[in-house]
Amino acid sequence: MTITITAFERSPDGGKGLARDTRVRWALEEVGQPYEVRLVSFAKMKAPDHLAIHPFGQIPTYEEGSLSLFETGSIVFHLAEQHVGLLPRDRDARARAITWMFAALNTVEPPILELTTARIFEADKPWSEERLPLVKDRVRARLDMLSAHLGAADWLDGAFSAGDLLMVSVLLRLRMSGILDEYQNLAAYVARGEARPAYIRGFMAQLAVNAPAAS
Ligand code: GTB
Repeated sequence: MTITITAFERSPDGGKGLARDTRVRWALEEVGQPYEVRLVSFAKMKAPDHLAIHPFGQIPTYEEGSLSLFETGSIVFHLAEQHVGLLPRDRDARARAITWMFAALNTVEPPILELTTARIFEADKPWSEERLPLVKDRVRARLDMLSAHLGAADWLDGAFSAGDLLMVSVLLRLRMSGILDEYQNLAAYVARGEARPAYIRGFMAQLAVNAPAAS
């Protein structure tokens, strides 16, 4: 059955892989599923056709036959459940990998999103300079503990899993701030994720949309 995802017609990051379709593309590549992409403009995202599959008018979405999904966590989890490669078979290891998926999205991603908001959307506010260090420290509080947990391991819990896929995707967004480089093992962890052939294929596919090679 054909899988179709949605992505920005023109991503605001110009194809740096920061928009959330990249993590879905990466998961699809990890499990070896071909997919099609429907590109949507900001206006189209808020139109009834798109709202019918994404109630909040965002990307990415996932369609496969009669099934349509939104939320990257749910999409990655669906793929991990349906195909081999993103979740261990062992019951306990599987539950732990799923726990890391939730940790990435519920515990680590929120302060990172807050930092993006503070750096980009609130930079012109009179209180921005005073607030930014507080927001950065909230990110560091999470990274201190994540870094301590990861230690010298390659992945969060044994073999690479959907938990790592989401955690790396979330941490990637910190690169511009310089904070990721304060944590040598986390920077190396992210680089390991980015070096996976499946990540590279997903990244290149979104780049091809946003920064087409000059002909
Ligand atoms: N929780 C949802 C999920 O995980 O699927 C969040 C989805 C989401 O925020 N989608 C964003 C969106 O559709 C795109 S990724 N925004 C449009 C809107 O809400 O109207 C967020 C994003 C956008 C741009 C950059 N960038 O340019 O760097 C990075 C990330």
